[in-house]
Amino acid sequence: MARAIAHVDLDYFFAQCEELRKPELKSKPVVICVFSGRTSESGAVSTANYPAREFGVKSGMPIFQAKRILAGKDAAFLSVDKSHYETVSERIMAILRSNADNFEQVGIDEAFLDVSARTGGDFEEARALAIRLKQETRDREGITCSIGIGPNKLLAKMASDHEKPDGLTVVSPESVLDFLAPLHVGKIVGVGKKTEKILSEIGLTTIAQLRNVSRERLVELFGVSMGELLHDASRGVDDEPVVERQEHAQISRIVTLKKNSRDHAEIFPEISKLLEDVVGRAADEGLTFKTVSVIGILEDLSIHSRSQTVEASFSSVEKTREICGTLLENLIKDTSKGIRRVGVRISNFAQAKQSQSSLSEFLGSK
Ligand code: DCP
Ligand code: CA
Ligand code: CA
Repeated sequence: MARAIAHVDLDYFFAQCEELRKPELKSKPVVICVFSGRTSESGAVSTANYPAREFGVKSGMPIFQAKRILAGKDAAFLSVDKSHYETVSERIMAILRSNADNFEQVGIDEAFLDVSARTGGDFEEARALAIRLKQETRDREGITCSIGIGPNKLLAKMASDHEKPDGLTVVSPESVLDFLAPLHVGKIVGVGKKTEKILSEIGLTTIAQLRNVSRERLVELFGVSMGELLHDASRGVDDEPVVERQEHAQISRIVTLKKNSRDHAEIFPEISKLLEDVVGRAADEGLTFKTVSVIGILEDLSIHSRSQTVEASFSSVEKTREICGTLLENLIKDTSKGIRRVGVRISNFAQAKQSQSSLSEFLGSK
């Protein structure tokens, strides 16, 4: 039986969450910003709604540039509120998960749903399911999304990107080659700017053109993994399964210091705030941990970290603070440049609930 995979991507997600709670924003350009804190203009654009995009505002653009483009346009510049977007995301993911045979969330605003069994591999059934999903997320959470359906994850993802916002694109197994043929090679998932540039230098811009190049030649040009990816993707071949991801492997946070520093007394209060937050997030999920790391990004943008792992997992803020104090000391001692950003990471989790779930497994009640 053919697989039927859906990829759901929420539209201009952070900005849409803000429009939802402040409806007066809806008609204006809205820019969500990650302020780095140095001046009111330093930092980067996280995302923007469509009215702002029409003027050319994009994710990753410096905030001052977006402000310049939108001067006099009655635009709103808001600071990211990640925990709010996570709450909205969790509720939507729960709706999606309950409509899939297998579910894989990738990032805060997208997920793959394997719907092969529940649709019997029928793409018209899958289309009907996608229409219901779009309706349900809009009615219950007020959020629009774009959905792609395809015979594998690659096609599903490329299809969801095909018609945004509020799109639905169904690529049946019979239409795979025709769907791909006119698309730009840069649309292939996993092809970055560098690969795209080399491809265009040898005159390959569409996937149809790419299909004419042999596997051997692509491997010669790009190495085994990228070469085979290009070869297979140009033919719509992908057999990656949809699998639920492991919950957190780590929890971390990072901030930019007001000014570069190597002064423990000056940096430590920032670290202290970060660690309270990450330890709090672990506690919310009933997690204890064994490894604590302090990360420093220096003024030359090099990244350094120091970690400590203890025997028995713990969850105390005090103990984390003590470890971070020492790690920061070591980091300062072992490096010579000013520190620009600092972060705290905890990892190596144990589930505080573990004994419970093995008991329910034992009783067969899972
Ligand atoms: N994001 C970010 N910085 C980036 C890219 C994205 O902070 N460089 C955040 C903000 C986005 C969210 O991740 O809202 C999801 O990223 P998407 O790439 O899916 O972008 P959007 O959802 O904003 O827009 P689209 O409607 O094009 O999917
Ligand atoms: Ca999105
Ligand atoms: Ca996305």
